[in-house]
Amino acid sequence: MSQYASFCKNKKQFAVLVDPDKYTAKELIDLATIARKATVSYLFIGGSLLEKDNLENTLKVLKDHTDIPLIIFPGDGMQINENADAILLLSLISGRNPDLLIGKHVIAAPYLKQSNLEILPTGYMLIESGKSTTASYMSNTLPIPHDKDGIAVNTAMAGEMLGMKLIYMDGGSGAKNAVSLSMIERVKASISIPLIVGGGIRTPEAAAERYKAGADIIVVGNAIEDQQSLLYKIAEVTYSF
Ligand code: 1GP
Repeated sequence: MSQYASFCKNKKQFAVLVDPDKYTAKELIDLATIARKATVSYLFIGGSLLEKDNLENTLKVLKDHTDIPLIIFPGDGMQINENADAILLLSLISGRNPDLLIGKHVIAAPYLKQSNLEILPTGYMLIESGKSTTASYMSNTLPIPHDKDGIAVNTAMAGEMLGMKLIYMDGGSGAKNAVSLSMIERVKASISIPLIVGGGIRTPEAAAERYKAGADIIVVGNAIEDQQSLLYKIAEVTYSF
């Protein structure tokens, strides 16, 4: 099955974000083992700014130790690597930085075309989360205000009309406040493509509320780096729907 068909399954799914800077090879093997036992749906690999050249090794170690699909979640055009299964081709539709709407994609297109990666066109929306995030700083864009549900709705609808296959609403890694339930509800009601929600989700309860509000896929990164057992608890919530 293509990864896209898998994203479109009509059931809740759980993605763990793996920042290549933050895991040693041994920690990656442990993570892969736990993620496999918990039947995590996807591993998203990438970061808004990588400080080390660890992407390829991270992918290779994970690939050797799990069958969970490896999806690149790129912070920039350098994060393209054949050892993954697919890549979220992010267009930062919440911002007005032309480079991140189309410029980087023009540069990356021939590399992506000749790769074996499945391309997942994704309307990426940064949502203000109570503090400045690396994603917002590095992208040189203003996130959508936390309480402006209408802006998020219009942006997501425009993304779908432009042909995006997924919408990803992100408070940014380490967000103080996760995306609000009302924003998720309203965006979900306005689009017919899968809705990914991440940033600042730290508890199974917070994940459950966001699934109930309409998120199809929840992404958790930081909280799992701090406490790997959380992975089982969020997986349990995910598959209880
Ligand atoms: C960030 O959505 C991801 O892009 C995950 O965020 O690390 O805060 O869980 P956290």
